Amino acid sequence: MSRRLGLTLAFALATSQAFAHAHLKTASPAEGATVAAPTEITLGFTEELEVKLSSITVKDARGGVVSAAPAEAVPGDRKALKVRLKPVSPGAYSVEWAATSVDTHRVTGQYRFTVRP
Ligand SMILES: [Cu+2]
Repeated sequence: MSRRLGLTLAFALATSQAFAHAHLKTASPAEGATVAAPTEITLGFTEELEVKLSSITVKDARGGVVSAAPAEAVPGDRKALKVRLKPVSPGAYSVEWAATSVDTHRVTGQYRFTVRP
């Protein structure tokens, strides 16, 4: 194989992998859900993640941060991310996430859930 053809194939492979971005697949609590006060948030994505380059921030209705620590890996699941929460009271919460997949592409999103009285 010529060096030029090899480079072309390498580029084609890199380009096809570039479409494997991490999209949100599952969330606990789920988007729009009304739940008893959770102690952590777990998000599942479509691709394996670079945990150190990914984040979850949870805020109350006044914008106060209730996530208690940086997002961390879920043992045994490289496509999931979780974050522990401070004690939360009833009300509306937003989850803002940034997921960097192993191909280094970053996808962000947010959703809301409600803690019932
Ligand atoms: Cu990608």
